[in-house]
Amino acid sequence: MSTAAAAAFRRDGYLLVRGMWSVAEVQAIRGAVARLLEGGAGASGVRVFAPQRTPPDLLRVCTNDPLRAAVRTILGPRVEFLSVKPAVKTMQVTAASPWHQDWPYWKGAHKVSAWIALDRADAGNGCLRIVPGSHCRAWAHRRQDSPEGFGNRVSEDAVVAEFGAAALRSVPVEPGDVLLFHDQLLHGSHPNRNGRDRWSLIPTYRDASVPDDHVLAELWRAPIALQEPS
Ligand SMILES: O=C(O)CCC(=O)C(=O)O
Repeated sequence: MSTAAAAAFRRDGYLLVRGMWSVAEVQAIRGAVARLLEGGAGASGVRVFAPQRTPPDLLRVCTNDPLRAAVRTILGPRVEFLSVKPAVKTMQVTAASPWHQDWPYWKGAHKVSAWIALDRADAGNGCLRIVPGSHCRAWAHRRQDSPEGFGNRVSEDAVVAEFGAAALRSVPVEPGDVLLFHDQLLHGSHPNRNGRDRWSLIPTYRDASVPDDHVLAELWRAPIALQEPS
């Protein structure tokens, strides 16, 4: 990835990298996620794991190339891995992810997450939706307790009123594609209407040189510094 890619990330708040992993690599990652979710994915389909609770095979995925190189292009040389979330939609977990920014959950220094597609995803099985360029300001979120998670939400009406309906983009992906995104990018997903699995894995990173007054004291108590590539 190039400095042009980093500039595009700064402008748009996201970067879509096609084919970061091969079919075989995706199968291996998906297998590791399946083992991690043996206890179930929960009603929301999203579970968060601190580095200490991330199995070694997935830790390698989150902290090595090609992801390390991609995240370093955006955040610079002093990147830390903070936590990782499998986020799955299935025949059982079908609800749309509501529009939101990640920052209200975290506060502090801005983070970058990488949404790794482990299945083909489109509007039928719950691919992501984003608003390019929406990362430039923090939004007031409505609090809502729900078994489907996502306690911080922005209504679609509010998003459309600000940006216009044409600005809302669906992000169909193939397995192995990765969407890197800023923690203020407005994003959500379509519901899973056809029951076809839509699995993803979402590691989160920060620039360790930026002071970070975040609120996830327990989850992020032992971040992992990404090693310099040899
Ligand atoms: O994968 C999804 O549907 C959305 C996940 C997400 O936005 C999140 O966990 O913050």
